[in-house]
Amino acid sequence: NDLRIGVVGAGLMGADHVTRITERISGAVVSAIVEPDADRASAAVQHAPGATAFASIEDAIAAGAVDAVLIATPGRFHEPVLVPVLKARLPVLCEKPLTPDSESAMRVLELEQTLDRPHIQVGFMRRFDAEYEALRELIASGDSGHLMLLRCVHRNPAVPDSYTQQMLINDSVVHEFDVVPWLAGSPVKSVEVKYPRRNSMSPDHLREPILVLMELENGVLVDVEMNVSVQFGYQVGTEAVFEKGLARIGQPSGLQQWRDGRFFVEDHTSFVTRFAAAYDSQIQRWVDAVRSGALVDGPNAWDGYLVAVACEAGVKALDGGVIPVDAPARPAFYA
Ligand code: ISE
Repeated sequence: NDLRIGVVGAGLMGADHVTRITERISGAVVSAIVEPDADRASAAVQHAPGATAFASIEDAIAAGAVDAVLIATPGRFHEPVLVPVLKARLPVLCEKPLTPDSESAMRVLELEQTLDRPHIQVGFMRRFDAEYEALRELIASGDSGHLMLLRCVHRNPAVPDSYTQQMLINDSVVHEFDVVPWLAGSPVKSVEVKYPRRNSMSPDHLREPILVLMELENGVLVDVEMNVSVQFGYQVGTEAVFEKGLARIGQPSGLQQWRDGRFFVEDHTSFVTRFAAAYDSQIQRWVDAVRSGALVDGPNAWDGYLVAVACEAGVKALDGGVIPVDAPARPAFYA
């Protein structure tokens, strides 16, 4: 039997997931859409044959319409959906961030721990990107000696006016706070933010780009260029510096062209295409895990909580100083 997924939020990511599940994921269908905007809701229903629009996740659950839930609303709306979903004991894939702060993330963890095992997977899709997976293996293998530095770039063409200064951390660097410890096998110990000369193309209320410096427990240093007004495209890349070698991921890899006296390579303009294969793999593996009873195959809610703790330090660091990150030990429930 196909897994019947209720998708909550049919904005950019939610709509993309609806199409993905319908066209590319095996063993699952979209059975319910919860989206307050009527136009978005009907567009999403049209892309998912057999799906019904519901006014709330509670209604979809009460109608017995869903076996699992995918949350793709903005982060501040996650907790009010996670609570009824957990109370109904349904598995859930929650887009990043788990919740906007560590206090609300802890409330979610406490509720989840009343169940028999973790039910929440957090949508940190970079862990499903083939290049990130290869880099993680290289680091773990020690073939190039030990890792010393990670030099990360995270560039968006532009952001909407609703994007705030804190979102540089909570909405964007949130990915590095998850993927860097996963790559390097070591948690974040401290974080600092530096401001280069401002980009005059940034929305007036933003001071960016920013340079985020992280020190990991194992001594690896990480710098992240977080830049959301680059205009030309979408780039997420990393250079790893080892004792006897270098590795790079995230280079432009599209069509190469020679024309009009120029050589160029096509690059992405959005995370939707840059990480399309990673999203596919993330959702397929989650569907397989839910159908097999494992429920989670990837970052769980504890990982989401650790990221929330790191983001809080990152937000403080926007005002200056080196801010320590104090992460408690992982409970056995989330081992
Ligand atoms: C967006 O919400 C994402 O999650 C993207 O991966 C990130 O690159 C972007 O900066 C965020 O705004």
